[in-house]
Amino acid sequence: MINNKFFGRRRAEPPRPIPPGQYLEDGFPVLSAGPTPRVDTATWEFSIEIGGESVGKWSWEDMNALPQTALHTDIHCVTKWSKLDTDWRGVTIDALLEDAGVTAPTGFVMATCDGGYTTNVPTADIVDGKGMLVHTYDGEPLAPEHGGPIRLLIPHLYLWKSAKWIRGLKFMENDEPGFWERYGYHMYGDPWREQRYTGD
Ligand SMILES: Nc1nc2c(c(=O)[nH]1)N[C@H]1C(S)=C(S)[C@@H](COP(=O)(O)O)O[C@H]1N2
Ligand SMILES: [Mo]
Repeated sequence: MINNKFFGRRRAEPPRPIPPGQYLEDGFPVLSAGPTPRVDTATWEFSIEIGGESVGKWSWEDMNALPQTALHTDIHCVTKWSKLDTDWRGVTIDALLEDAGVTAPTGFVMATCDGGYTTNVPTADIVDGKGMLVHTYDGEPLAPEHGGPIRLLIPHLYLWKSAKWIRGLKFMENDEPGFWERYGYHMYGDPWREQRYTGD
């Protein structure tokens, strides 16, 4: 007998290669380590620190007055779903650094968030258009559960690096683990090399 339930559940064929071990997801799952924080854009502030010193602060109005960039990309979650053709809008890290009048330092950066989540990436992975703060998803304001009003987006790394409810970037000389990295997630997290956990 043919088990139709089994065949009905077969994963869709991707129209182009997706990273190893991933499957296609049509929806947009929510993955948060804690409750969704309430973020008030009237008092919200974004800050950049380099080596412990503040080099720039932006209000919500300041952020929206910066050059805005659209991005069409695929995203990949370590829990094995990939979502193709997502559309975002926001401010590149390059635009923020330029507005602050600083050049990107060498080394690493820690993203900090409302709620206390953190995640680390090499500076090279958020400059040259590779990382941005996004406030718009699919033409609509980013939903609170997905990190609204604004989150980091680094689409070439697993999605845990894309900090939701982001409040700041701390540039540092040496790499340090963020929230999930301390629990054994990979320090870099390249989905194409399946860098899910420490040692991958
Ligand atoms: N501030 C914050 N950012 C976060 C998280 C979180 O718990 N808090 N979870 C991360 C993880 S593990 C994933 S997979 C993605 C999920 O994003 P989504 O909920 O929009 O799918 O957000 C990342 N950014
Ligand atoms: Mo995740």
